[in-house]
Amino acid sequence: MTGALGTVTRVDSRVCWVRCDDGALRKCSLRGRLFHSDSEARNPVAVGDRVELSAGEHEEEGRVEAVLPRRNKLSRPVAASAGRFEQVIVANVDCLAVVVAAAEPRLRPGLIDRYLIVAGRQRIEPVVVVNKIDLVDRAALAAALAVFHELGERLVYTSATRGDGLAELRQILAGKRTVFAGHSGVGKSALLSALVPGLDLETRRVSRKTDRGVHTTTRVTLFELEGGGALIDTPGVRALGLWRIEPEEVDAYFREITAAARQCRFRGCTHDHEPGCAVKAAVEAGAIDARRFASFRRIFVSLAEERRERGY
Ligand SMILES: Nc1nc2c(ncn2[C@@H]2O[C@H](COP(=O)(O)OP(=O)(O)O)[C@@H](O)[C@H]2O)c(=O)[nH]1
Ligand SMILES: [Mg+2]
Ligand SMILES: [Zn+2]
Repeated sequence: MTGALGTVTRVDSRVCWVRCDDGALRKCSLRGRLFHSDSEARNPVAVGDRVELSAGEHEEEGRVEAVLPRRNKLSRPVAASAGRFEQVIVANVDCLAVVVAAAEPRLRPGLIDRYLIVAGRQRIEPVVVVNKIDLVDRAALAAALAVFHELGERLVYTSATRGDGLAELRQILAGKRTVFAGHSGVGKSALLSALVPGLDLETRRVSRKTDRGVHTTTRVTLFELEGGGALIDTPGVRALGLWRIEPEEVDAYFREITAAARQCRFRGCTHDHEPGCAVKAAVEAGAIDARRFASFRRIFVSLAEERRERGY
């Protein structure tokens, strides 16, 4: 089977599981050289990677010889590396399900803004999944998210526990490889369990006894769907995504800001202190949502700060 191809479904520190194109699931070691590439990534393979294998001693084993080029990826900076090194969380996905909770934990539209940047930049189709709708009043929730509807984003309202919206979500995800991302506790694992028959992921409540407060989903895992496609569960990844985005790039992913910025007096206007800023004028006139603008500024400033820390 030398030269066999497959897809990584799970990664441990020095081994990974690969679903080979012949259908077999193989536990694979990693060729040593893969750890010494000069890339900024600290992990040579990620879930979703297409890899080339050579045979191992046993039928169900192998060794990853090479990682094929990625069509997209979600990364985060490695903690304590001051933004120097990257950890690739997942590669080669079709769809990014941005999961937020309507409550518990409280709704954070700013997280949606951030993930929409990532999706736009990596050319991944986003879908915003608003879970736990059984806990809130629907009208208030719709008002809080109205801006995303106006922007033309796709939103699905779900309750993993009660079953609302699951049929719609299943339809959207059919045949696609979708990564579920969002804060810990919003219900990503519960949604996956509800969407895939027979899949029983541990959700937080179940594991509290043993987990000593550590989040349940500790590993990125890919689950294949019967009719094609796959769902990928991720742990609550806080800083996911805005890896090496230049602050000046950000307004391109806020489409209402992009549109207004064409009228700014100065090219390269950062919509902060510059006179003749059409974006700030639009915010003051109520044509641009004030929360979205504040979110844009926050992200801009934090990326500029990161770049300064990095030193280039
Ligand atoms: N009320 C309510 N609780 C939910 C819903 N979905 C998940 N939960 C609960 O929220 C907690 C966190 O869920 P979990 O799937 O572990 O979140 P994850 O960290 O995003 O994977 C668990 O106690 C779930 O039972 C929902 O739609 N409604
Ligand atoms: Mg989970
Ligand atoms: Zn401006």
